Amino acid sequence: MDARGLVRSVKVVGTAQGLRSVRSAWRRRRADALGLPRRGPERARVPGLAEGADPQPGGGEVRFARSSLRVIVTTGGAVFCGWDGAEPEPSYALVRGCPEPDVRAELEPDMDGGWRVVSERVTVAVSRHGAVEVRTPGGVVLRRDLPPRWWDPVDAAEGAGSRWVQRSEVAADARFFGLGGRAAGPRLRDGSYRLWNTDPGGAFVPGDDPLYLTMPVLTVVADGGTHLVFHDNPWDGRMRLHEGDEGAGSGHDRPGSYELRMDGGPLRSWTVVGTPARLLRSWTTLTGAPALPPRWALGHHHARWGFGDELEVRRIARSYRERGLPLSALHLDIDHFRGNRVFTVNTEGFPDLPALAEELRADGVRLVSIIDPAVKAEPGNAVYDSGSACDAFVRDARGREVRGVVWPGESVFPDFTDPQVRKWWGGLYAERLEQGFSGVWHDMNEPVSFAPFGDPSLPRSARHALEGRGGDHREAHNVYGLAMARAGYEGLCELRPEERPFLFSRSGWAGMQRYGGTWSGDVATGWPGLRASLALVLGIGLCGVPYSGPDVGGFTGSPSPELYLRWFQLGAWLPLFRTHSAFFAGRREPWEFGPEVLEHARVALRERERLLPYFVTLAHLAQRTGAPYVRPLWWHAPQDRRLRDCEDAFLLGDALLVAPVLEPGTTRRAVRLPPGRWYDTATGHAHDGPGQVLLDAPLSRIPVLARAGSVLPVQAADGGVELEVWTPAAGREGSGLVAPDAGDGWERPRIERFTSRIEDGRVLVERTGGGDLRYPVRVRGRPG
Ligand code: MIG
Repeated sequence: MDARGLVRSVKVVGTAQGLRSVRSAWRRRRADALGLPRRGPERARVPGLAEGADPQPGGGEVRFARSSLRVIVTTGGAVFCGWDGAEPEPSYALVRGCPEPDVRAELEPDMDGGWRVVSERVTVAVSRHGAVEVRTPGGVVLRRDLPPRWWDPVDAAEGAGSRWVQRSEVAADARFFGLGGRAAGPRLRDGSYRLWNTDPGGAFVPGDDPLYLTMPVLTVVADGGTHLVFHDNPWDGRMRLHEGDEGAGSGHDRPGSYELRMDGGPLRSWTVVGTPARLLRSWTTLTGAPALPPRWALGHHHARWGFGDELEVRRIARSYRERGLPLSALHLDIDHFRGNRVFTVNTEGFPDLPALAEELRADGVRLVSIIDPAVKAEPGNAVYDSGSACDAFVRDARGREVRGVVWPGESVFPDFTDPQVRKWWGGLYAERLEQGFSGVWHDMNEPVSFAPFGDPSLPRSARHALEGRGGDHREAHNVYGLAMARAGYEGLCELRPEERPFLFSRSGWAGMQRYGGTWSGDVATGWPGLRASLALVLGIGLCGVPYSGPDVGGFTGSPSPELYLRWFQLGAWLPLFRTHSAFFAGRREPWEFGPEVLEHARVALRERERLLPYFVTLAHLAQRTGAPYVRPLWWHAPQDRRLRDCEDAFLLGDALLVAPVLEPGTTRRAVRLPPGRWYDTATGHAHDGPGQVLLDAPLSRIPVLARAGSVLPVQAADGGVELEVWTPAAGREGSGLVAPDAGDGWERPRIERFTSRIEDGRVLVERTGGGDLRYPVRVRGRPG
């Protein structure tokens, strides 16, 4: 037994709860001993030699001695590879099934007994041993998947399924990004990354892996080209990454490589090739457009586990207002529930929640509610009763409800992989809307069941509907949060059709952006946690989830005023800007850290408010193109190796470069610049990239640079929108997009485009397509 785990669960959860969780962990172990197919003797297998092929539109099937490989190239240029009969569907990630195959491409014989598919954007070559190469039309090899190896159960009747491993090679200079939310990123260095959504317990630091939100989605950036690969398999697995080595000029390059080892599930992948912007666009086509948050969700949020009662909530809202600090939303954590039961209210602390919500709303502050999936197993608890009546809860292999332990005590878990259960659960959000909440915050959906030893989740043998196919938790675990997000999102759409839902979720999987965003989870307070916050947002953005942010100030303990301020200054430039902390942690209100911090935090809050029209625009662009708001510096220049390795700055849209302070005692910092001219927004000085500059980073601000020529919408002093135009370099044209705010409904505004250039020594701004500018213009930056 893991003593640290026991101490943890007893300490945090309380003794009675701790003992309950010990019992539940033993139950889980026993359930799996009885309910999981035993792994008997296994036989190793490789594909063997190619024996023939059946061309089909977009590719076809190559037959090997002991397997087969299906290749499909879609009209968008995405490549599907499925072994052993795996097809694109069923899949929890794909939004509309398999896209159209590109009928112009088909398998044709290649040299040496292999086969290939040649298409406009990509060539796929299959060797006679079953290695698969993805090449650019110019012939550059972007990746090579070596023939896979399976371990099949000798006695097929036991139904254990096959485990498999596949090694892939990439360029020697390649860098890896993604795999969901990884504290160690954004550049994923050599190591083993597990694919199993996990609550690390307590709080995490950069070395902890895996975390709440894993995804088998990897972006590979190399001189020869950039590609994204998605191994569409939700089972438990591990990815072992090895960056390559260029042999220091010796001519002996070692390619970069990774090995993917899965405990079961289909061996299939999607690969997309192109510029970073194209990768995300293709990813959106495959797995769905990111949900558009309502405008208010782009403002500042404040949360805390343990506000306790409505007096405290009012006090905080009033304090923000009295100090002139913008505030968009307050989040109520599990302590506002009755005994931590989801969809209930502790009426002692919150006697009239709808009235409180209305009062706050009148001051422009929305309420957001936490929602946990676990339901207290207690007859008389309305949610338990209604769920039991429709058989909503996960059962074990013997047909009994699986009981775990979470905040409310002994609990059961809705099976969100059942469409009927999603419908029932979505209906429960009516209660939240009646209480006056404007949005929801999904927590504990890895899912968590407290355990002092072993995996703090459901038994792997637990049964799930899996959309009617039937299966167990080994397959359902990683998509549990995704399916819960779907239930909540669809419920809210139905209950309040005139408004877009606001939802963000701790766990999830490929495709979760369709329903909402995510956040860092319980990041440990400390400078390493600050760094991890940025890594998570960048990494998850490259996996298609553009809206996220950390717990500003960290989840645990009490940050020093300096650390708090630096976190706040970073958070102000991230999509979800939320202060939050644990029950047992210190305060996170900006006025709690002395007058100097308050003044600097006020500047950050005001700047965030001024930039809201730009954030609204980035949200619309993310929905239409998949491009995350927050992008790595190499976004427009993936061939620049120094940008690839830069982990301490980011682009916010096309116009801004943000260089947060991630180390204590900083007053100046080096900032790496992508190509082009950049203005320090504080001084107006121009700097020409590519290169590195040293910029002032006093406590009062972090360096932010604007790209010459960019046009961005900001809030004017009168509350309207104006265009901020950064002087273009002589002879160059700049541009910018504006998505006019169309309210919180479903109206799709027309995106407007503006260009800038210098004419007769003056900055000229024009609307593309002609006509009136319709916005006042403010020119900034000194002409170089
Ligand atoms: O086990 O609801 O990540 O944001 O405050 C802790 C209490 C449960 C974890 C979330 C955190 C939230 C806390 N929750």
